[in-house]
Amino acid sequence: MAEVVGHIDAETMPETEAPAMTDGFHLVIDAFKLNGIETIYGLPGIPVTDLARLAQARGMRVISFRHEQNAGNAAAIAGYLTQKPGLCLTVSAPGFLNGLTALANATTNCFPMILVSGSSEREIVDLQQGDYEEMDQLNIARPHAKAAFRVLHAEDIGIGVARAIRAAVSGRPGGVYLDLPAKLLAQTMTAEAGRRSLVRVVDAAPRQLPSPQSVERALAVLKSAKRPLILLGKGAAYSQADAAIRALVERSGIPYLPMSMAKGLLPDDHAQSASAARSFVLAESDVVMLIGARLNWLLSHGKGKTWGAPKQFIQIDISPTEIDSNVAIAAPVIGDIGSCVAALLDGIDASFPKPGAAWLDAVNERKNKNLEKMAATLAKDPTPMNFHSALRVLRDVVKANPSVTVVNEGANTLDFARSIIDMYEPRKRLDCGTWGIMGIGMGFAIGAAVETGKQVIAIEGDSAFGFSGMEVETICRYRLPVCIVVFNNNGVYRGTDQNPSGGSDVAPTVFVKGARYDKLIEAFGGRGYHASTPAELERALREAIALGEPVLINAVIDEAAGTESGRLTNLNPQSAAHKK
Ligand code: ADP
Ligand code: TZD
Repeated sequence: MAEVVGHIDAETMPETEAPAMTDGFHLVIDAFKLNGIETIYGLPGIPVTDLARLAQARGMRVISFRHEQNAGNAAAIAGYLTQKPGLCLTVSAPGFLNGLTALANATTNCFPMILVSGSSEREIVDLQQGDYEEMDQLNIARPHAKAAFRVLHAEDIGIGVARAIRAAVSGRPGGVYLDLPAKLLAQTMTAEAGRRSLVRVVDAAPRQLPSPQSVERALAVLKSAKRPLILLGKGAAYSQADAAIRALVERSGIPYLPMSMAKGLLPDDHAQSASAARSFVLAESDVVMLIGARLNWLLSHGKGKTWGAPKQFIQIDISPTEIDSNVAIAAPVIGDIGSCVAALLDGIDASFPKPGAAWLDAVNERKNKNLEKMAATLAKDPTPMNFHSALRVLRDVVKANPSVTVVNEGANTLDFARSIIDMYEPRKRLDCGTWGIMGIGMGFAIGAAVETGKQVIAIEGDSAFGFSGMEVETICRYRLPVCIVVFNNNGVYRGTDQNPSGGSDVAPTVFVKGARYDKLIEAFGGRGYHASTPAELERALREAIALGEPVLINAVIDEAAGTESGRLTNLNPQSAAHKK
């Protein structure tokens, strides 16, 4: 049997010997590497252990996790940060299912990723004869992915990987599932035929130019505005059209509002930021230009009390079917954000009407009033420390270290951090996104640390942290510059609920009181801090950043602070009978 190797140049092949061979394992790795994908986030086991091993041997970075969901979240955020699909590798059935939540979350958030899972024997799976880890993975993945493919023959691996890459990043990005049966990985073919079967994807995410008419229409609507507003979503952050977006905002003079993950696209202390007057501008504006943001629940579906009087929307998006999804859109501009914003900029010269002083003054007045109110709240130093006094410290630390990536999840921890911590650089705030999902914390932190090579601070509710907490071992294993701050208030939302039955179990939202999360990281050689005052928290954070190593700060927060569901109280149905 000929030795199985990676691709070998035909010239170097001795003529008399059997041709050099390659196999499915090598071809999968070669196909990804050929397309510039150099990192695998995954968890090994049958049938992909050798795939991970070989990937590392061939120079890929292989980051091995403790649970596939976290590997998937790391891959998804890597995709968001780099515009290249993040790769997640799992075993069959249960490993695949563990990764599937991350794939679905990536699709929901428009993050490009590829979930590659090994799968069991098709003949046995399809007859339901009870194979090891039997599952019809392709069909299960399909509704949760932008696309799903299975490769059955080694000679099709190149095409399968090319299709997966293209599907993940072109148009509206999303999660793609790639099913690799165990048998495929062991299939052999000549190295030369294998090399020829690989595909280098050309122009994976082609620019999509908006039609000139759509641009004209949008400019006309914008010109007619008395109280215009620009709303930036994470699609705008993803598009990496940072300079053009900033130019559009500044040249037009229009107040803008960043959605959570678009914070920092322009620095949050920019004079035109209307973040501190959010409710006011949403209700009072008459023309709103959405750039890479959907009118979903996060924006009250574009209607109702939040939005006040009827208004006209301009929407820039790459997906034509997003338009009119919730309310009528007066001026859709379909294309990639870079091209759309450039086309709009061409139509905004010095003669373009600036928003009137009455509108800008009203926005600024509201903004300053709210900022003063917030400053007064943040200046307080209650004992025990509460969300605000702890977040004041984090706000200052991020201001002093603007290139830090902030990962954020929880309920109150999320809502307060979003509004208190200013961001100064694009794509530095990563959070629960479109689903409001808990569990992205450590996966996103690891993905961001690996991709940026820079400091990450993960600001975590104690409940939120628990979903991915075991990955502190992963963070320690790879010595990543991640500082986790657990906002420890003894429970989900708060730690004060009582068991209404009077029984000995604690209430469903309550955890072990006074838990020492800092001890968790020490078990793996990381550094733990216990902080119960803003001064202690500040010292710990500064040391963590100077160290650039794995750190967990257990930040003790008043267990009575915060509200149930954070700011989503309106979405939280309560039993009428339960209310006293
Ligand atoms: P947010 O939650 O920040 O409001 P959403 O995730 O709801 O943002 O919206 C992102 C939107 O951006 C999606 O509708 C998506 O189709 C769009 N999008 C993503 N990338 C691009 C791009 N490069 N060009 C244009 N639109 C994009
Ligand atoms: N499960 C998943 C996967 N996502 C969710 N969003 C929830 C459960 C429900 N949930 C929230 O929406 S927030 C939250 C849960 C469990 C945790 C809130 O508690 P916390 O944060 O300790 O993380 P605060 O700051 O103490 O409120």
